[in-house]
Amino acid sequence: MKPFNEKIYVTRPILPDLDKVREEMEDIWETGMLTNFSDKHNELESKVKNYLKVDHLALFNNGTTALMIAIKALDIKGEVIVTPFTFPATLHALDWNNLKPVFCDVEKDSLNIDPERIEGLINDKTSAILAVHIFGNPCDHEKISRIAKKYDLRVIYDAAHAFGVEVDGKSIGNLGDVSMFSFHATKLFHTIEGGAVTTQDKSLAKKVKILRNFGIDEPEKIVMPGINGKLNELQSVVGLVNFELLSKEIKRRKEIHGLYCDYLKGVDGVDIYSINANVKKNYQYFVIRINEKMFGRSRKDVLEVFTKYNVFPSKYFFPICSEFKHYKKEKSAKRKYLLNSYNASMEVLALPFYGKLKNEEVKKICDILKSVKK
Ligand code: T4K
Repeated sequence: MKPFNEKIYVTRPILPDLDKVREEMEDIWETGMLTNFSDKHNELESKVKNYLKVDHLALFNNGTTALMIAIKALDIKGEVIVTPFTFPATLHALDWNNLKPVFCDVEKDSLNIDPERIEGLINDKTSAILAVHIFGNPCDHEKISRIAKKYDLRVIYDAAHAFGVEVDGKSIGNLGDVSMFSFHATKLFHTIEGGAVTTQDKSLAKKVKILRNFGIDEPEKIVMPGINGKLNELQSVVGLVNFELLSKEIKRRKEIHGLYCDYLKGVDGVDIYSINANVKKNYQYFVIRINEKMFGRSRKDVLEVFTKYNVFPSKYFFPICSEFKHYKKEKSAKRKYLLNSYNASMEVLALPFYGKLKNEEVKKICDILKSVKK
């Protein structure tokens, strides 16, 4: 097998037709309004809100700011129970709000926070649970919600990977007290950089919007110390044009998902990550785990071979957040308490997955992987 001529990345963004972008941009040039909640922003905000079937939605300039503000708006103190198996932004959003993380291990298969372990971590300082719908796979929201009610805790969902996901017929953005979405270029739906906060709580939504705009409620009425979380008009245009391409992208990703499953079926030591039942999937990632004992080779070996062939999958998420310098001093960060998360971080591999990937490329990626097996 020859290496690919061009690099095959873990993902490639939807790139809209430039003429379409230009057409929309002309409106901006006419009005001269480049940012500050102007027409394109407002149009996108309402489109995304309808698509996600949520009560309230605020667009943001990125998912991290969105999460920081969602947490800030809850006005909580003390400790927050959180998964270590996530992107650094999840943890940092707590730190920027002066909240102490208490790490809770994930379930072995879903890789989402394990509700059975949450109660044991609750004390009188606990104020919230911050759970991530990892790889777009919904957390066990019913169990989480039961625990939260019992102990009067807020529930924050990092739904960065879960754009458009529905569980038991319910929009993922309507779970918990508040949710955050990311519209980064590597996400299924993107505005280059961007994000959103969703909630069912009207007054919380108002606060989120005020915090996003320097704390300005009305002109000359600054009611709290907000920051700048605004999405600009140019990026909103990219969002609007990308929005039209979304269903086609999802359809194609579903086909690619099927191809991967067919080619990798029955390969000992390659476990395909699966999404829970009763879920309308969004096909954000295609994730496998390399079980070294069964496969005969480690994930490191696999990555080395892929690199030779010009293929660049991602070790999402390695290392786990509890092993970062800033967090490893926490008592809850000890590896022995977080073995499911740690093991996943050593085995998981997100394979190239995006609409423009060709069928023969998917096959070749699988052939390369199979060729590594002992
Ligand atoms: N919470 C969770 C659970 C998250 O996963 C994230 C972000 C956040 C919160 C924070 O949301 P944001 O503030 O980012 O909105 C990427 C993304 O930068 C990050 O947004 C994302 N999660 C994370 C899972 O993935 P990297 O380090 O993998 O990015 P990078 O630059 O290595 O990109 C991966 C590949 O994608 C590249 O090899 C090539 C391709 N690519 C990338 C970019 C940026 C393109 O083809 N075009 C591009 O413009 O983090």
